[in-house]
Amino acid sequence: MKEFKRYLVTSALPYANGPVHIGHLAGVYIPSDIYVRYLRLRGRDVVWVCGSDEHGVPITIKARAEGVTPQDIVDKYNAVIKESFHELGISFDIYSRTTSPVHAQTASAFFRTLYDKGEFTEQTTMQYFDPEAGVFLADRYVTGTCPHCQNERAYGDQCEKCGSTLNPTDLIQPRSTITGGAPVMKETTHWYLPLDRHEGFLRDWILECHKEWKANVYGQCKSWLDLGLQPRAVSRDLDWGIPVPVEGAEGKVLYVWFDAPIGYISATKELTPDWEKYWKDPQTKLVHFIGKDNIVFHCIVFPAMLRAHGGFILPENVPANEFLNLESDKISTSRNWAVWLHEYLEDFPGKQDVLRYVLCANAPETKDNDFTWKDFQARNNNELVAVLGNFVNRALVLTGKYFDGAIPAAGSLTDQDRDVLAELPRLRTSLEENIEQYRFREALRDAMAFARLGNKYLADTEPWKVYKDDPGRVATILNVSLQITANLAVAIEPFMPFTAAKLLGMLALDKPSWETLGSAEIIPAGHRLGTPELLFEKIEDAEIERQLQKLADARKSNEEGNREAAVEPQKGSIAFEDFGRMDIRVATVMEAEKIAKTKKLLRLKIDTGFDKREIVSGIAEYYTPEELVGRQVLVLVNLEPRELKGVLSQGMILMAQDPATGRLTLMSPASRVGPGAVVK
Ligand code: B3M
Ligand code: ZN
Repeated sequence: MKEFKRYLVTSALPYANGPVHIGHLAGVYIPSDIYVRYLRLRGRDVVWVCGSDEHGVPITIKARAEGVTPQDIVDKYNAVIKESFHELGISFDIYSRTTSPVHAQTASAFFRTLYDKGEFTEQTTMQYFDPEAGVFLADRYVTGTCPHCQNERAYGDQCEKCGSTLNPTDLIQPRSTITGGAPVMKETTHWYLPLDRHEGFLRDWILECHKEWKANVYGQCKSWLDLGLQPRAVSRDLDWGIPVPVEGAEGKVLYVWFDAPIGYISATKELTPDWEKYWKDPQTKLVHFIGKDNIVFHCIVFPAMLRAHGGFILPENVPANEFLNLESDKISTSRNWAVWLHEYLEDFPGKQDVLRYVLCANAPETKDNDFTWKDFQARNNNELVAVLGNFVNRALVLTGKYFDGAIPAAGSLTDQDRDVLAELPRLRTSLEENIEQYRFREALRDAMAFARLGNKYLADTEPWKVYKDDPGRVATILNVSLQITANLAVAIEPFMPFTAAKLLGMLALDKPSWETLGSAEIIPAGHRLGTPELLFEKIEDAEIERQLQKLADARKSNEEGNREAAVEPQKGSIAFEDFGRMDIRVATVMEAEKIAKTKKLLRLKIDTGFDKREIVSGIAEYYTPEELVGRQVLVLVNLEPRELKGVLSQGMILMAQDPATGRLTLMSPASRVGPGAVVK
């Protein structure tokens, strides 16, 4: 195995468009925190970087929806995320942001280097453009019907219902999410990273040299490579992001997935002037912690970027996890089906380690897994309270009772004692191997095995029964038990740092070095212990019910939301004559103006082909007067005239109302016809 001098660990940069939930934690941040805490304990030279991913279209969409700026959105969520990570004990060396000046400079220079080296190609393609808003529409800004499952709210990049990856042009009846109008095709030029040029290298590097990668990661890479790599656009037409540093590229920014991974480099630069040795020296081990949806970017695209640039090391491993479900249902931000970290911290104060424990014990390391509140409660009550807490408590309380809180010297050891103590170094080895191989669930099981071992030892030796006849034997039993407790305090630190600190306080020990792990002599005889406290408390049914109720409420309000979007049922049938009595015509809008002191009303002058007349229409929220003039619309012309705001409205303009948004859109003939054309 290759020896490394130092480590550079990165964790996926969370999008700053919402808070962090348990899926993110189980997939990325808890495993990486365990890994890094372990490396630090072992005295390795390690740097761990993370930060908010603050560019990209979803942030601009959210800003638009909330009527604020993208900067407001990222400022808000960056603060929420950073604070909640900190409270959970996630110990990044730096938590930066991709809106930082250092990042803008770094990403810009990176792009420029590739550009100057001829590592990009340029392509001019047709892309959807919203003529009303005057902007090109990023994939996420186009919605329409999915060609595969007919979901009417698929996005231009993906259908969230059937999961298929889409191009905006695949959508049936595309609509702009900005104005609701139909987009048009318009030419635009972008820079592309020709991944096909790197395919041979990537095949060799991943498929031949990194067979040790996790099966899910290796498998996903292999299927991408087997499909053949295509050039990928690295710029976008957008007004939020890092400007493309090329002459004549106004209005274009770096694609968020181009700048985000460079954020790892920027964050390291911000952390230390010594950043280059972490990124450029082949004796650095670079490890990316991510979720499975980010595999292609970290295993294929970013390595291709780094290689095209030159001078950078490539990741040694990318231990991506699968997904965590919640109560058997996919976690979803938009459906509010999640346990949010900041809410957990409020609802369960002081119980950070319970969440850390449960999410690690149940981490989706090799397959998708399920988080349930019942399992959370059971693991707390049956494992943390009944095993870990109980063992520590008995060892400390008995020492207080029989030896006045000073650790007794051990007498001669029995075979039973020796067997138990022989387990300690064995557990250490197993724990270390598991962490180094990114098997954190197994590693946690090893750490807990110290407590199980101690618990069983006390149950087998029953010092409370022996004391009367043989206090000397009890001295030995408690010495052994307290050595196990000290081992436990060291072993659980990467997983449950708050509990480890509390336990060390109870033992009145300074943090022992990792190298003492496995030893039967961590605490010297005569050492005076601190005061025992309970490490964990039982979680009652009522607390779990509250959380389940919260989820049930989320589900209900979500279903109600969906019902609002439901399509109106068909009305009762009518006779053909009834339909024939309606005189619907194509008319042309000649003039349009807002009606003063109203929000919704426009006064339109239309040409019906046989007369000119005025109509009051409630569309001012969706169309400006200028947009309407010259447009052909459908009008019910024989509707009884009605006075509205002092104007005699003679007829009604026909419009369709979107069932999801309530937005009104005009009806026009598919091709231009003479005014007065009858609709039948
Ligand atoms: N922001 C995507 C995600 O949260 C993303 C990761 C960037 S890592 C460079 O899934
Ligand atoms: Zn679909």
